[in-house]
Amino acid sequence: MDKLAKDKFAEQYMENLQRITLKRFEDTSNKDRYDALCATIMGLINKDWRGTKAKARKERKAYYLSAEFLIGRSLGNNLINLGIYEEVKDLLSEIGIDFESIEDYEDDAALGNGGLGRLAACFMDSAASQNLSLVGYGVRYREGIFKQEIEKGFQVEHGDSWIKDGDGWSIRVDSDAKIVKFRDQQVKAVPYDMPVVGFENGVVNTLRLWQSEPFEEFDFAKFNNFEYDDAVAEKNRAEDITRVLYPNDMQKAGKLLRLKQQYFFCSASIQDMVETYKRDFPTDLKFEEFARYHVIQLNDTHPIIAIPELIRVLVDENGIFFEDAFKIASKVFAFTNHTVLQEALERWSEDLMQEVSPRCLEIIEQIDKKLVEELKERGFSEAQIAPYRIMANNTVHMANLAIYIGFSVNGVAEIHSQILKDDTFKEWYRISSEKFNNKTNGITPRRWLVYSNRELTNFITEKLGTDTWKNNLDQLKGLEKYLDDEKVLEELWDIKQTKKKQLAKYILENEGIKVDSKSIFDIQIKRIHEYKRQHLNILHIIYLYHQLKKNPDMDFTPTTFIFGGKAAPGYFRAKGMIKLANEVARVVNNDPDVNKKMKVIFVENYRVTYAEKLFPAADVSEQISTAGKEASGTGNMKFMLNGALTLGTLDGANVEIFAEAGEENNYRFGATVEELAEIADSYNPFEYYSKDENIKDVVDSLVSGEFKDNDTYYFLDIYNELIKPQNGERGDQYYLLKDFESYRQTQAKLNKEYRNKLEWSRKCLKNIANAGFFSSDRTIVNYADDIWKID
Ligand code: CJB
Repeated sequence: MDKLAKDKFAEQYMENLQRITLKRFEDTSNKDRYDALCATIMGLINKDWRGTKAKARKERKAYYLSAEFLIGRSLGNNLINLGIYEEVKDLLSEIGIDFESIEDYEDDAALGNGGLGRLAACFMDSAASQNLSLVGYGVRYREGIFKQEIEKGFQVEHGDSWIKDGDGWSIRVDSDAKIVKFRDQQVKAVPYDMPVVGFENGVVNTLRLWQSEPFEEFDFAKFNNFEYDDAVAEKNRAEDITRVLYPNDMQKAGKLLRLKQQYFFCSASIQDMVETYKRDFPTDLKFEEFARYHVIQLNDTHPIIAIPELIRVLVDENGIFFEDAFKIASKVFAFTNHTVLQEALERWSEDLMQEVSPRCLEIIEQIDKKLVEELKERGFSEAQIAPYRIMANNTVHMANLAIYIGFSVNGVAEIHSQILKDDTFKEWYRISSEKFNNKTNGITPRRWLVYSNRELTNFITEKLGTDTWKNNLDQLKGLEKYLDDEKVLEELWDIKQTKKKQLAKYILENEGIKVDSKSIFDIQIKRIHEYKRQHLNILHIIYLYHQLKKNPDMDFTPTTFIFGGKAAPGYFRAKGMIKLANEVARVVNNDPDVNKKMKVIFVENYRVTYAEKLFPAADVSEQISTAGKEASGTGNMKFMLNGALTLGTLDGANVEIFAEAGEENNYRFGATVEELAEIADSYNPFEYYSKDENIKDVVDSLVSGEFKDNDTYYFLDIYNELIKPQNGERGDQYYLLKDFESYRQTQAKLNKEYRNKLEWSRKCLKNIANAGFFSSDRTIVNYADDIWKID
């Protein structure tokens, strides 16, 4: 910002502050000051926002339909992308306002569960930064993912009404409201538009989130008749639809309300596209051309109901023949799969579908019939057709619907896309191989480096002699010339120490635990899930604890093990894993024999804002899922970009991280997908348990009384799963015991190697220098070029 722009910003800011509060400056609160800053930034970007919209009006656009956008906070990120972060901070400080203290007034927009939702947010940032016309469509949940409290080591969930004090980053657009019709209910879908600011390029794209509202706030007739509850019943029923995000990550909710949410935002979005199309092309309107201007990316199975909805709108409301509508749909939709876990592939019962939208169910039946006819014509038998069926056993198989109609099906990392072809969707691959492709995930370097790690950002800019790397992340490669420069490696080491000290301070303030910032920071932060194997990490910590107890002088580099993550409220075993982590933490941290050498921390309420402090401070990135189970992972990329080394299996994007940065610069362990496939039928965890003393010792400690679960049977449940057959399935579904020894050895190796400061730092630099591939700028351009065909 030049002087003039700076003065104007200051003037606008003071004006807004007074307009909003009617107070003298001295009397304004930090919240007032935060609100005024939002308003000033919204004012500043308004012209670019309108400009971007106007320019894209008659262009082919891509639409990202997603039930989740895990945005986090917007203030800092918007300032970074506008290129005025430092100036605004200085300017505020000149008038006596501390930026950090007002920043904390913003609640995270936590409208997502984890990776899938955060990916959607990164994609929005990258599309705007790459000047791509991408519109996001989603749900404006009044309550985001629950707030997690840890009480006596247990997860307790609380509501997260993130907009109760207002929402400075949205514009309500009443004029674009839509009517969404369910079988037994009609509601108003009101759009709230959030700006998506591109990185220093004058582009502002739109994320449109729909909120469900009643037509009438209040039924006067009922009120006058003393029926007070009934008077607001309809209102509540309408508002219920977007009241809360389902906190089930990778689990079918299977609930009517969830399907209603999905239909709600898909119907509103489809109507919006069709109406806008009719408005923008009034004279030469031909619906065959609809596909020329629209491509819709379906973010997992959640928005697939948009397919029958588009056909419904075209056929019922615009007089198009079903066959033609079908053809249009098959050019418009593309589908991304994010997991191979069967429990996440949504299948809806016909009854529920009937209750939500009988007409969509009818259309789905028609599509299924067409599919069956086509396959019969190709000579398929009934049995051969079965795996393709969209409707079978009174259920609708959403993924099959998307693969049949969609023109593109992609996985999110090389290995994952291969598994889709070989296994999950192998039948489809046999007949529609041309649809299958891979788009390895990415992360936005603006939020995950420029914003959250100012120190490393400055270091990189200085070493590269330019800051053009911020939206050209491949340029990081240029850092390789410093791989043998001891001074530079030391500088990098010192930056990590600074970030670790900052985190240590934050942990002390927030968790009340003092950690040694010189110890290794070994971090596992992600949703709690068996396949992610937080319990493998915990079992290993128990092993180390026992070793140190036996031999306090053991050769061991002090380590702080940090966990963070939420468990789905109904996921018993995941909640047990949280209790176990906290219980081990309690025992270890209070044991004076070991607590100078190791600490265990479970950070409360892990979320985007906490993540921004954790990634920059990590030495070791725990990516220890069972091979073949983590589709990609994106936390792994955030760690890598911030100079942490990956301790991981050959799974998801770890495979590509190892390939880019070199396996020798990271710590790979564990069985591969192929190895696990080979032993799948013969694997007997009990053998590992009985033959390996270390394993026996740590597994037994789950039930020996050493760690207490307050009679919840949480630990017995984990113990049983590991060594006993359950419901006809063998124990240890996720091969913890199989991988334990390999994990233990690899941990021991890294623990030793950490002491060689220069060598460690060299590996960190090597990882940073090769993180360019994992920018979501690269990913989004891949989508734009290969799938969307937009410029
Ligand atoms: N993923 O977060 C979710 N939720 C789901 O329901 C299914 C998958 C995750 O998506 C990420 C983005 O693609 C992946 O990196 C991650 O491996 C996957 O679990």
